[in-house]
Amino acid sequence: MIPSIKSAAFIVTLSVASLGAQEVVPAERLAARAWYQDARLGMFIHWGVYSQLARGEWLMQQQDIPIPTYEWLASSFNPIRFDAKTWVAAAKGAGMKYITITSRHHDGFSMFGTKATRYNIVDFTPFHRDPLKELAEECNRQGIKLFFYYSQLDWHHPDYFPRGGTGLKTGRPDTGNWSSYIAFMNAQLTELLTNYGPIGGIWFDGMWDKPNADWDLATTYALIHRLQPSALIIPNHHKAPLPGEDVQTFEQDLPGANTAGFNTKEIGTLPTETSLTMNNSWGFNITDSRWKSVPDLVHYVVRAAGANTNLLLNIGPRPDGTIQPEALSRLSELGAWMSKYGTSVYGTRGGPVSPRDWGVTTQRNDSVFVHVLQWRDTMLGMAPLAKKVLRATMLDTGREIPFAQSAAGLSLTLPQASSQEPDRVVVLVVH
Ligand code: FHN
Repeated sequence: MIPSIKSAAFIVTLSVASLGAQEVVPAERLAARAWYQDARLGMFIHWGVYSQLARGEWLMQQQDIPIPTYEWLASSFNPIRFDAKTWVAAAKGAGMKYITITSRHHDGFSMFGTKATRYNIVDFTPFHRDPLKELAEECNRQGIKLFFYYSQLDWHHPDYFPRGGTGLKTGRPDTGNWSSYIAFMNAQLTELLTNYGPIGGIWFDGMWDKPNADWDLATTYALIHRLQPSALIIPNHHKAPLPGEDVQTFEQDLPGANTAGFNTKEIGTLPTETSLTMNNSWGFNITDSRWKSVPDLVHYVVRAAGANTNLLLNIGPRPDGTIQPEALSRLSELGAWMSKYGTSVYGTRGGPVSPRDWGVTTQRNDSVFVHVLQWRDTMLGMAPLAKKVLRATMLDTGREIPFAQSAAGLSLTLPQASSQEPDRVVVLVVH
């Protein structure tokens, strides 16, 4: 039965990938997408056995570490100083509305209690605790949504076969049953979406290791949407969106850019997100001191919002469960900025003027926020706005500023730029 347009429960959207195929998206998921877009800023957490190696999350592949050796490393993982309260408070203090944490990365080690394999933090380590359970409870307490990163790529599992582009020298026999591997993943996803309360969604990664394999996504996506109808599916497959997906994510780049080298230029109609390292590493890397400055981080948040995109800012906690002071200080300073200027980011959408070198605009109802990021002068000429500007004030002081609007554009007389202020935010009331 074709759903009637009038029935509120179903909204028809056209997914780019399957042109002509109409995807019916339930209202709960659309509401969850709207929540997600309003949230604008989240914390990405790469944490696992690899944190002990303090060289990022790819060392098993980069150094061809054989499985028995890596399993020994896993058996000694004991993050006794892990405290979910501290982590969630750090995210909240930074103005972040959700957390996306690695439940399983490419090394195949599960950072949660799972029945699908003994190779997990509860059964395989002296820690014997489930950090995802503790985080889920704490996120619930502090009103932060929790998402799970889940790697489809696995350098450890015997049934991840035929192999893909990586994990070829870990010592696995050239045998394996692919459909058992798919069943293994679906069993774990069932646990993640059953045992941890309401989950914001699943952030997939690693499909690019076997881009032409049959990942049977339709089954996996249907499973997720059945278990938690408002859980979002966010796939980092570097392709245009596929049916069943809810967010298109880009790595280290805003949508449309491709400095990372693997981001698609095909931008669909889904909400978008950019994941970003705070230094140059996802997993804890003791030698990586290329930390972004707080003004740079503010610019990333604001330029993402101006591009109608969320920012997922990463931390790589240390193997004992603590967070590096360089990350903590940036999170709290970013939080100070968000508590003062957050209204010009949260609950906004990009535009009406598209991103420019001098800055971006964001909008919500009859407010337009002009974010002047790179402009030394006091006079700023902008493209014309469709709506009439009634008033222009500085967000930080509330001070009125002169403006002139014509069909040719809008000019603003700004206060002097200060090196202390990464973003001069002008609030326009429009009608
Ligand atoms: O290989 C992963 C990498 O370790 C990290 O998880 C990033 C995060 O977006 N994604 C993959 C690289 O594309």
